[in-house]
Amino acid sequence: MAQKTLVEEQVLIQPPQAKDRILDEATKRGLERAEEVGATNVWERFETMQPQCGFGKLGLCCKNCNLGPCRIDPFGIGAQRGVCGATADTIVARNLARRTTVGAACHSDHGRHMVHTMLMMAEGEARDYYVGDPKKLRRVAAEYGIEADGRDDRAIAKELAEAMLAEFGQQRGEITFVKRAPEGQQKTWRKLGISPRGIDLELVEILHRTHIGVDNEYHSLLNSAMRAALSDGWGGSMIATDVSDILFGTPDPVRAVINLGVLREEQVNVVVHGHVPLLSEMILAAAQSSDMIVLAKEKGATGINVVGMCCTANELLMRRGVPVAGSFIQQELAIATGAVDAMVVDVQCIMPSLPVVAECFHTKVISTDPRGHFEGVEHIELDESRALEIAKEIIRLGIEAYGERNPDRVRIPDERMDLIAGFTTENVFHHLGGRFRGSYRPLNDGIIAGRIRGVAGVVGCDNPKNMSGSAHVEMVKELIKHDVLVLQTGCSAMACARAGLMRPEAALEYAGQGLQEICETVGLPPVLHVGSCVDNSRILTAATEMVREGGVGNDISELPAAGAAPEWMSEKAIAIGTYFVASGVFTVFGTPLSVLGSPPVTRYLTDELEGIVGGKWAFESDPIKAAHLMIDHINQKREALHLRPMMYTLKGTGSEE
Ligand code: SF4
Ligand code: MSK
Repeated sequence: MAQKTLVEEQVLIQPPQAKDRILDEATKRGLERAEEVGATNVWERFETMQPQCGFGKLGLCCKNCNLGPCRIDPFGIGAQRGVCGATADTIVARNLARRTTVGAACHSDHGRHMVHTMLMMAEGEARDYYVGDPKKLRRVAAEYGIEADGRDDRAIAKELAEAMLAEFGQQRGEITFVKRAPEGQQKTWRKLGISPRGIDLELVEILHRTHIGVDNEYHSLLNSAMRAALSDGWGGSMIATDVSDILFGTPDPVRAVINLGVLREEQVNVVVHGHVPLLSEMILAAAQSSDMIVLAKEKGATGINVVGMCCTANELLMRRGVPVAGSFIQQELAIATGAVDAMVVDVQCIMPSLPVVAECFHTKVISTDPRGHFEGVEHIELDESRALEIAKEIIRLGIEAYGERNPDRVRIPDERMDLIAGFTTENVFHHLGGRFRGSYRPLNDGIIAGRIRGVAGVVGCDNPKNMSGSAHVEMVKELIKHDVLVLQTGCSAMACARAGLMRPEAALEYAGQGLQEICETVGLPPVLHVGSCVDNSRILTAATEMVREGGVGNDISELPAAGAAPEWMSEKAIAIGTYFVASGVFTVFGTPLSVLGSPPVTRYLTDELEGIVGGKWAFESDPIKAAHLMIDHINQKREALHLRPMMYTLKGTGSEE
């Protein structure tokens, strides 16, 4: 039988039973329990949604104006132009540009919120916040040309916050952190006219361009989308990371525990879920206060257990070692344990089904961000001027709900796994270099000597369409087996942590000999957790440090490095992939972007872009094949740099591969 094309696969082949592809035991058990109590869940809804719209998958539907909605026939039989005359190329490129922009807007608005709170803190309005990392404040302020000598932290923070806020509305020039990128990337962006000018400006401009009858040329649309994404990666997200570090402290490696088994039967369980750490940090502080603990004990609990979900979890994990209950795909299952007393949500990746699942139990779902409301959910908004007070109000609701909990309905899966998190651009290679050699030299030397093949960033969401977390695990195991050091963020990091890949022992169990030797010497896992989705900026700056250290490439596109999002689902993942590619990284997505309806757009993204920005896209749903696309790419880069062959052959094969 002739092999199906990617387009035919997308339109004609249905995904295998989503539930059968769950690897993680706690997730399986949680789902069984959800089904037992009749709670709606993402797997059931995914099955119900089949077959999913082929036009949507290929990017060929448009409803940008009221002449439509229009759709283009991918097999060339029906309509080949929308009512306005737009071709498949225009429609596909416009759709991708809009989705990229939404993703970039989420991260950037998150960054803006962080900066705004830093300003309130500096002006004395947000009294529960303070400067957690004065050294980083001064380092970042210097990049903005702000004088720090002889000034107190608040004065510097105020000026820095004002300078950062101004960059959102900036109309000319370039955003400051573009200067962090290697010279090669900066030159490429300027030559192509995609160096980001101001964060909001780039996003608004895409909305303008994608209105009916404005930008109808796919190269122009896709290049502008790269500029919008760069304003996120080297702008909004990078600002979010740095200001979080300034306010709450730059992470250091920390031991913690992950999976649904971190919920405690005898304690008030408060799950903080979403992305922005501003309230969750306060909730953690409130839960540790004696008045709240006394209240919890009065209700018969032994204490208050704050645990994280999605990227809020990553934020608290990185800085405080707070246990992680679950990733995106596990959020409903946490409630289905019957042990969650309060689920506190802010923005992004929060399933609208949560209140429906909560109706089956005593769980109180509480929304807290002015941008994120839910039908039938109590809304207690974060007011930064009395953040701790609000956090206590929320904890009190959790304690009250604990009083309503039915112990007979509690089923907490027993699975939990140890991990180490808390790696950053600043600290990670200090560890690789040992205590007295704080530089990227040892990492680069390890690559040059053929002990480490290269570096990969594996990030993004978990998704029933792919393998509900297991695609991450399979891909990352294959990468480390081939001596590729892996950096992770987001829900991808959680999937691999659940599988035990973030314990130092994982090097011995799964890594190739070269990577294993390095990990053993310095006591690091072969898979490094570098944070939340906005912290993909840490991967960009780590890559830049490798370039700066020398010997492994003159810009990011020359590094033996690759990126992947094996189970991506959110528009933020599209923005991340786009800024990775625009920054010179070969990036593999597990399901194709919705672009296959336009062969020219697909060719531009997966082939031609490499000659323009140095990076390009690939789409591969099999995680092992995807890992080998990355390994092949890394090998090609090694060859181009004339690096030594890898030091060891692959265990048991006698060959390098
Ligand atoms: Fe149809 Fe063109 Fe309107 Fe899109 S913009 S809905 S293709 S008429
Ligand atoms: S939370 S964007 S599901 S990684 Fe950042 Fe996870 Fe993806 Fe949301």
